[in-house]
Amino acid sequence: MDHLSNHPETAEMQETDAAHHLHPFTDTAALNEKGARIITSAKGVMLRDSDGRQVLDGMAGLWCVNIGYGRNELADVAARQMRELPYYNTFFQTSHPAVIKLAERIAQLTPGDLNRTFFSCGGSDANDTNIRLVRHYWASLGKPEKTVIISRTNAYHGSAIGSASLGGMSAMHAQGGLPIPGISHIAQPYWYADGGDLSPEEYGLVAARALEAEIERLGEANVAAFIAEPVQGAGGVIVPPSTYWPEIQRICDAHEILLIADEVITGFGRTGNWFGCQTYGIRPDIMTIAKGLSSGYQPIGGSVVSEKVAAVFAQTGGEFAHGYTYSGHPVAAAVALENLRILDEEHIVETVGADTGPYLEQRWAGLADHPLVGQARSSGMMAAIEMTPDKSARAPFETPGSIGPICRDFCIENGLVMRHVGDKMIIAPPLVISRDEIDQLIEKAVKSLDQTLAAATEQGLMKPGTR
Ligand code: PXG
Repeated sequence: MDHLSNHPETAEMQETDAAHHLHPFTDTAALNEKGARIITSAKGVMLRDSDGRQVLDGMAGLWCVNIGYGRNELADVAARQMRELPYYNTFFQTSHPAVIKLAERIAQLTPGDLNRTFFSCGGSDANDTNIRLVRHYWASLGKPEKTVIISRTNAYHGSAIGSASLGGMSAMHAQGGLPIPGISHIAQPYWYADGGDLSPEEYGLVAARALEAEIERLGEANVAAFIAEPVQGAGGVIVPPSTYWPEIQRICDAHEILLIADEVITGFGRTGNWFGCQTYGIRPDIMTIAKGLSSGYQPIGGSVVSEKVAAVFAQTGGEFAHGYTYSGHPVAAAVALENLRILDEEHIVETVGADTGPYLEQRWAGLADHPLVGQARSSGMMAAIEMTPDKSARAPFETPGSIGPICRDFCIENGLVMRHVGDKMIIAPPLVISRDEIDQLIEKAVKSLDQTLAAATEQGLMKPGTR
């Protein structure tokens, strides 16, 4: 089938898009000047744009298309569910088969006694749920003053007012009067930028102990929870030092606070285990899930809670005055269930853990030899490189953020979606990427880095700055 035959000319679509579409996380003036890149179809790890160009999707959409594009089984399940029961709600003491099966399957897959899920449409609203959930939990236990949630700088927990407040993105807080009260932020475990002369292991302990200091500063009686991504994704794939999570877990165990693991990116195989918690030895009370839950084929997310948390809701909590029209949407639930079947039966997570993940890690680590690269790091199928004008000093560029977009544009020209976060380049390809496709990805990345170095040198951008 020729997908292009269904579409008007690219320029015409771009013009209509520019006239009527307000895009997320986009400088509208800049976009309208050059026109949106229009993706019309996709298969496996390859995207096809409206000009018929093939592009390797190094970002799995937005970190979500874990099983890859073009799985007809999910389309068939969606069509069947729409014919049978396109919509019903889960409010007011009702339920339906698709959501019941999905809730059971999530309980089986998640570690420990995370056995009960509150459903949302994505990660942002799941984290907004978490804010209300942990506060209601403590209030139900007679401790209504335990309200403050500790998070981290440069964290990403979503874009709704609550979840954007939980996040630690200064550019987001600068718009719309965020964060809301009752959220505090500690430093991220970002050794490359902040570790100075300490070893990564030493710095991991320093970063973790900031949580203990913050609990003491706020008063334990006022703290409800700590929330963190096992590996920060949108912040630039910040892989924590090996000492970080064990120390965080010790601190959470020693204090009366809930631990929320935001697994929206790290869940469903991304780090080589079903959940990042398993890779990093974390025992959360609540887990945020979305993205890979349905591989992005339908919008669905949730907050998975432990028996300890669930018990309070079941016993003393009364009515939880919270819910979304589409909480546990039947079509999304059925599609998610089919996605989990494929992840499981095709051993996709095991393959990432034992074969393609280690292979990517090895190939990616080789990028550290490039003159522009100060560090290459990865965790399963998520990886980052730090670009620098001075490798030994781990120096930033004199004009931070000037090199990333140049590299990103070369990548696109070379047929690779690789995202920039400042001057870091990051990838998170579909989990089904093969060794051969990983080789193609690395080849395109190296070519793009060579071109970026040449362009940056020519434009006089290779000057170190200070942090
Ligand atoms: N938590 C985490 C850890 C996330 O990465 C959310 C919550 C919010 O999920 P929803 O489904 O509401 O978007 C996310 C989303 C990027 C990028 O460019 C990252 C996300 C979303 C969009 C872009 O890195 N993460």
